[in-house]
Amino acid sequence: MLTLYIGNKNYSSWSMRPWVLLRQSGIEFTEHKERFDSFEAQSQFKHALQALNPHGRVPVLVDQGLVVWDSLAIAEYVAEKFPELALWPREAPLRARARSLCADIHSGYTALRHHCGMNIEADLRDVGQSLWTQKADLREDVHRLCQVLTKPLSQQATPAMLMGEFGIVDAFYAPVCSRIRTYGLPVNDVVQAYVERVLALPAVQAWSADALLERDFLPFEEPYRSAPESHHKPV
Ligand SMILES: N[C@@H](CCC(=O)N[C@@H](CS)C(=O)NCC(=O)O)C(=O)O
Repeated sequence: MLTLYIGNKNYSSWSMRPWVLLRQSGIEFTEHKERFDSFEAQSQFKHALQALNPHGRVPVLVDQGLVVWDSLAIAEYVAEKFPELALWPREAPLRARARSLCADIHSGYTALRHHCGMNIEADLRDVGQSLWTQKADLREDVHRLCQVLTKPLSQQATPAMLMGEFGIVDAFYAPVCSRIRTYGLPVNDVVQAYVERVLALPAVQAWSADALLERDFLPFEEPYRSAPESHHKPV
């Protein structure tokens, strides 16, 4: 049995990726959530995670004693373990495209990630609007994101996931879709429709529902709010 170590579902975008991948693909796994008490060396979170890997970060996948850390490494491991699921596209050119898109997320879009941390339960559209006017690097990231996504999405005969069938690439973009909604970031209609399709995936809905139930407001993850909202928006 696979065990996936994750952080708070409301905030942990890196944890969300492999969780959504496993759940949406129907792969059985046990979830182990380690609350983000803090990321300080003496925190319970660091203590628990450093017992698994020296970086002390989530996500981590454990498979019968084998410890795999980093969202991309986990996705690759799972794709190799379940080749019949075609978590990467079977055609080499599509596979290369999917890997490029995942690499973009894994090592790029730093302004988007920095200014707009994932926060599923929050409605930060006002914040998003002022960030949009003030932060040129955020606008550049979102423009590039739209450029990169619009082409494969517009080539589809019927609206679908990025490479047609759901796969790793869509799991990697799920937290981005959540940020676009939370911060009301302006994207074109084609990308907005994809955002809605990803947010409607059963696994994304399940993750988001769990995030809303957490009600665990962590000030160090909240640059824009001093208290949680009293009314949660629907998933
Ligand atoms: N590149 C890593 C990033 C993992 C990461 O930064 N995870 C965050 C939580 S979303 C974490 O554990 N942070 C704790 C820390 O930085 O000490 C991946 O893809 O898994």
